[in-house]
Amino acid sequence: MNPSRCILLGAPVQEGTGRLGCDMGPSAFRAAGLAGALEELGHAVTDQGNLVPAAARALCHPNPVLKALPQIAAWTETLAEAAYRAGAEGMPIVLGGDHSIAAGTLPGLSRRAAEAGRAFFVLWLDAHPDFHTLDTTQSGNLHGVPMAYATGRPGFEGVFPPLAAPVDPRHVCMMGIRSVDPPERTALAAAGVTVHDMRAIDESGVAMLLGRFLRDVAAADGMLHVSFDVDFLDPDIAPGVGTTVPGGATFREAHLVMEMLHDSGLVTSLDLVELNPFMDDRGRTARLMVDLVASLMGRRVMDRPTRSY
Ligand code: B3U
Ligand code: MN
Ligand code: MN
Repeated sequence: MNPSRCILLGAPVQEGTGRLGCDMGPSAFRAAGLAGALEELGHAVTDQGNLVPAAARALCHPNPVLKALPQIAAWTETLAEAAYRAGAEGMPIVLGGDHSIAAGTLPGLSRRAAEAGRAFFVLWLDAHPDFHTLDTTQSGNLHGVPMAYATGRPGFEGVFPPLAAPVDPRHVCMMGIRSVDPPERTALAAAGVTVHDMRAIDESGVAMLLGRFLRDVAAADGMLHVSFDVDFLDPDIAPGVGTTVPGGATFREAHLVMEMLHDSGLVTSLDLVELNPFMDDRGRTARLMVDLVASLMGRRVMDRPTRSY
């Protein structure tokens, strides 16, 4: 990967989860030295500070459990515009905030790709597929819906902004998945999303699974967005997260994913989400996330690329 211009955008959103604390995520990434780590690797960094959401307007929906719908809809609009704009200036790195921010970043960046005449691919690193619609969510937490919205599943009309360029679900690869609700499971299969659950990782290893996806992205000359939910990682190494789901990716699996992404040269944007500094152990999760971003951006042990798969 050549030196990049990294655009840091803080998105202190916490209303998409059931608990408080994700709004401190952008600060924790900064305190853990994200900008310095990128600069040390030769990248130029512009930190645009934290975004401020558009004014929320009253919205109603028949599902009574939905939480903070007006606030998340307002953030979605703001983030889509900010990500779209930053995509023209360099490599957007969006510091969440909970995963509802992807309801803004994915549409903004896929619109940018569509205007450039490029295919848009998403690597979704997460314990959860976040593939609920506003009608199927039972928790009402809107960090559980961004992928369904961005891929154009019905039921968001008149609530979230219209999509300029829905993400093709067949261009989405999910890894680390280990908590799926029944309506999500059916919808993922119907939509043709590639889902590598933890069993697939145990059986085949991250290198083979990711290598296959990266070959597809390269063959289509696609732009690749990585949406990295902290709960992709095992909670033993990354306790600073709201939802801890046992059995996640190990330290080495996560770094290998990042190193392969770097070597592919395909990544054009990144979300870092669900970091909850209130749950963290003296900044340990924030520092691990910064180290993983450094691997994605070119830090390596020896001066050789990983082998191809
Ligand atoms: N699928 C569940 C749980 C969940 C989704 N994302 C997170 N948790 N972090 C839900 O509430 O939609
Ligand atoms: Mn998520
Ligand atoms: Mn998750």
